[in-house]
Amino acid sequence: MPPTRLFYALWPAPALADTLATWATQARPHSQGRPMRTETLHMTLAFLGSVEKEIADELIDATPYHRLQPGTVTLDRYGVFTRPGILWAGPERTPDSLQASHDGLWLWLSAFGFVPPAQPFRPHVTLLRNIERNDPPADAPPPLTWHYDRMVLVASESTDGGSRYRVVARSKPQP
Ligand code: 2AM
Repeated sequence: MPPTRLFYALWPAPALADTLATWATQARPHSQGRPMRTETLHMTLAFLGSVEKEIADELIDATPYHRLQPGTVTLDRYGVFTRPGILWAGPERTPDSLQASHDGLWLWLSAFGFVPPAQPFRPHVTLLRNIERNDPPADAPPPLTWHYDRMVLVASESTDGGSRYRVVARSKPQP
């Protein structure tokens, strides 16, 4: 089995994903680019890259037992990462609880040999890829409140039609 490309993410409930898709639609005349499919919208907490099958299996088994610290994040702005050329939705300021969820996850992942990234956590939901402008639209839609209590482990598979995401494990929500 080849290594699997894995990442941990918060996955929005369908209603929230639908609203996020309208953010993409609203930004498109300004930014151009290719919208993410609604069912693929997510916020990455930890990108692991290619993982050997043995470790991937360990993560799949262990993920239900990682208690993600629950919290709330308010998406209230558009932003741009110019190098990959994406437009995203994200919080103006990273909530302490979300930062703690991220840090706690990476601490847990260190037991599997993963090393946290050197760059600071920039929480975002990618809405458009291959954008044609370096500035985000000036005005975002009304803020979106996202309550989360679990994370998912996702395998990213390359297909002829682009990346396909497959949820391979879920943490258990806090009681
Ligand atoms: P992006 O949306 O900002 O591109 C699957 O590719 C997920 O992992 C996406 O959310 C993607 O973020 C993220 N991702 C891909 N490569 C990454 C990297 N080198 N560092 C951090 N996140 C990455």
